[in-house]
Amino acid sequence: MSKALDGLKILDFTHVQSGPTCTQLLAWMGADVIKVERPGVGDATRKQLVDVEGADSLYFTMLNHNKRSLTLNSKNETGKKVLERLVKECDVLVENFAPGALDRMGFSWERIQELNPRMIMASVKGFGPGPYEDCKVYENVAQCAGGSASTTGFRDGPPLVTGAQIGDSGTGLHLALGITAALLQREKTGRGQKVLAPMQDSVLNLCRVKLRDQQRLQHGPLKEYTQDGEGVEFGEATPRAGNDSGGGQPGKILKCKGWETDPNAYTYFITQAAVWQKICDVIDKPEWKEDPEYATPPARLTKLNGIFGEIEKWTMTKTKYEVMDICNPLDIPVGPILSMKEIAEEPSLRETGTIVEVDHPERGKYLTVGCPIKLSDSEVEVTRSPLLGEHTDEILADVLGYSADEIAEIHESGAV
Ligand code: CAO
Repeated sequence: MSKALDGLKILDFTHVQSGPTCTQLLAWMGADVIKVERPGVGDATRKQLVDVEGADSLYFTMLNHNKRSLTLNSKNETGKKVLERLVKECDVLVENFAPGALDRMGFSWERIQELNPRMIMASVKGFGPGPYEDCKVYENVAQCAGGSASTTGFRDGPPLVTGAQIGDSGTGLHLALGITAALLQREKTGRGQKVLAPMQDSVLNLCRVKLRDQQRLQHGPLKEYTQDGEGVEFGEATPRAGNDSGGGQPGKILKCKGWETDPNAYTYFITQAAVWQKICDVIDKPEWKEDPEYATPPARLTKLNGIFGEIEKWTMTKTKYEVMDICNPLDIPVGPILSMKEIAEEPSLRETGTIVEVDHPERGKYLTVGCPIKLSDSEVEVTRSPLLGEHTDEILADVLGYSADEIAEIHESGAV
């Protein structure tokens, strides 16, 4: 079967998490991703969070599937010449160096355009143009600067970062979309372009509803936040709302059977208006169906804590899976809090290729997250991440057309 991005060559100058997430997705969709790494060193994550001595870490392997690795010193004269040829050959250059690093290597946007006017140059940076554009940024800095941390956590606690890597992987996703759009535009214009996905902007995009609430605050209290029903006044900014949904359908995390010993024996329960009557029956509160104090969504808003308290009395008598089994057929939206252990063992995720077992020559078998986007005409086969420089000679010969003698000279120069 052909793949959506067959024939596309990506010059992958990414490292750590944000950029590699993007190029891994493009590789899964069929692009030939050539990961350029410093000779003898490679992506720093290869040797971070090491669990199997001598093997590439899971941090690296889980972000670099389906790529080829080329070692190249881009600051060495021969290395620069090789890189120039790669720029001419490839369709997209993806990078997430610290600001200015590519310019310092001698590969400014102007120079890249000179070498290949069709080149799409895609970058992740911590911040867009402005006072912080020169800053180095990691995941949690982006979560804080993008509005996520200030709106995550409980009202009486400090700001919280979330385990979902919205700064790194979230930005990688944004960049991948920018690249595919630029490729489509190139079909019409024949020209490449720069694509920039700043981490602050990407996090903010994912926190869009919290900026919505910031503006709603100017017109009165946020009635969907339980603090309103508790009589706690709002400050100037969108508050942390714990596990409140804060949206049009109130929801909360509730204890389930076994919560005393199992940290994940909880469910998310949504009191969707359309199924309120069924909820009343399930929790044995039929009198709430007609009671004007409870019968309408606006009437319920001021009593959310009490309502969820009653629902929790019921969920505590059931496991999180029983809650799901009872509520789903009634169209009541609920979701078990699944641990990573449970997710790793979930058969349906294995069947769809979202959890995949991969074999690696240094570390043996390990689990990874496969491609979360499913294209019906472009199947994904997850292959292991490359060893450092595993494909150097292959790429020099097949992609750049160097002869065996020329490859030997490149090795002698110390460029690879
Ligand atoms: N050959 C020669 N030199 C190379 C090279 C190669 N193949 N690959 C990288 N280098 C050099 C770079 O040119 C740079 O040199 P200069 O400092 O002289 O310009 C140097 O290696 C270090 O690059 P860096 O500054 O990007 O790396 P760092 O570890 O110091 O910083 C990070 C890491 C992530 C903070 C920074 O890259 C960054 O802010 N990136 C943008 C935001 C981002 O993506 N953050 C997410 C990180 S987690 O996904």
